[in-house]
Amino acid sequence: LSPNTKIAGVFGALMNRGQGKEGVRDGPNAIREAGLLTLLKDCGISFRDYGDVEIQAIASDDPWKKVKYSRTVAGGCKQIADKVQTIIRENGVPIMLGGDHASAIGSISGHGLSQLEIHGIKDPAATAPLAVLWIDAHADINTPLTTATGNLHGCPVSFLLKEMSPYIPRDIPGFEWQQPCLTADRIAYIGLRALDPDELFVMDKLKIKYFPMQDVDKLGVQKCVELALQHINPNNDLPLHLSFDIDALDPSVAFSTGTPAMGGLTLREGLQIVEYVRSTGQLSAMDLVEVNPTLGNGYQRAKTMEAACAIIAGALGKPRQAIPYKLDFDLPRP
Ligand code: 5AB
Ligand code: MN
Ligand code: MN
Ligand code: MN
Repeated sequence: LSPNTKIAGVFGALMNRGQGKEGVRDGPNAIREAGLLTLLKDCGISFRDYGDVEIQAIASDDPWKKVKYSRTVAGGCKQIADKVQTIIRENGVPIMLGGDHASAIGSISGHGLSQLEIHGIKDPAATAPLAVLWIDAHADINTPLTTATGNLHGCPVSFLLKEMSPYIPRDIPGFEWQQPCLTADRIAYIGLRALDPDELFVMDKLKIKYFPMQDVDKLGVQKCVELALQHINPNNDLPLHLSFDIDALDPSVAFSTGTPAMGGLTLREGLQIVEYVRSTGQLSAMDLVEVNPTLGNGYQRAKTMEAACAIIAGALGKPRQAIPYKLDFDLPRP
């Protein structure tokens, strides 16, 4: 299937219980209001807006040990997984607007299940033919037993990796439906600069490929993305899931996010990453998460939304120099 026969299936994931700042639920609509769909249209990128996945708040959702709102988050992720599967069945490339990054448990599980379905693999516990590129200041690989904050947006990767399943308690309320779908050699990170020590231990132990900010500085972002993709997708034959946390970008560009970290990617570096991903022809689903329009002043909010729109449009083929002109265009003559 050529990626060009597919259309982007945009949807909002109104997930805000994976961390403490409720306004992240308004992210998807703020990105739409900033003109995402008009931008895609002007670029000739075909899309369909699948609306929002509302997260059902569960009334008595008491913590499991430190972990907060596990039932609400897990239930929301199940709905997100279903949405992603629907979009892929309709030959779409799901573009999830978030919402906090716990939502990626849903989008990546759904993507994995879709790949199993496409390949006629009946065992839902099989490893999905899928590669994941995770762009973030953080590694999001805490476990329910190592998380210091109890926030599930810091844990999605540990839920998704087969190798981590011995460390994930099976009795966290709500997660009964969820199974890991990836192996550690199928995920790579770019942009890291704020890991917890336990996370670094896990990544080194599992030999996960990662390019922290110092590598971006030393090698340049182009080389980082090349090496990352070479590692997770050596034959460029696996569908790619791009999970882009807006906090990977420097707070001077993307301030309106719940856990900003100094010293991040420039917008140009972010665009370089997504344009490279686009050029592989393998982009099969994308998350753009952690956008919180209730944080920052009006200027910071506008910049963050503009950056979010640019990153999504870049991943879907928008060239940087201008929106494309029509083939039948001609200059007006006096
Ligand atoms: B984000 C922290 N490691 O576990 C934790 O924004 C932060 O999705 C997680 O990358 C940040 O709470 C999660 C301290
Ligand atoms: Mn982050
Ligand atoms: Mn994240
Ligand atoms: Mn964050």
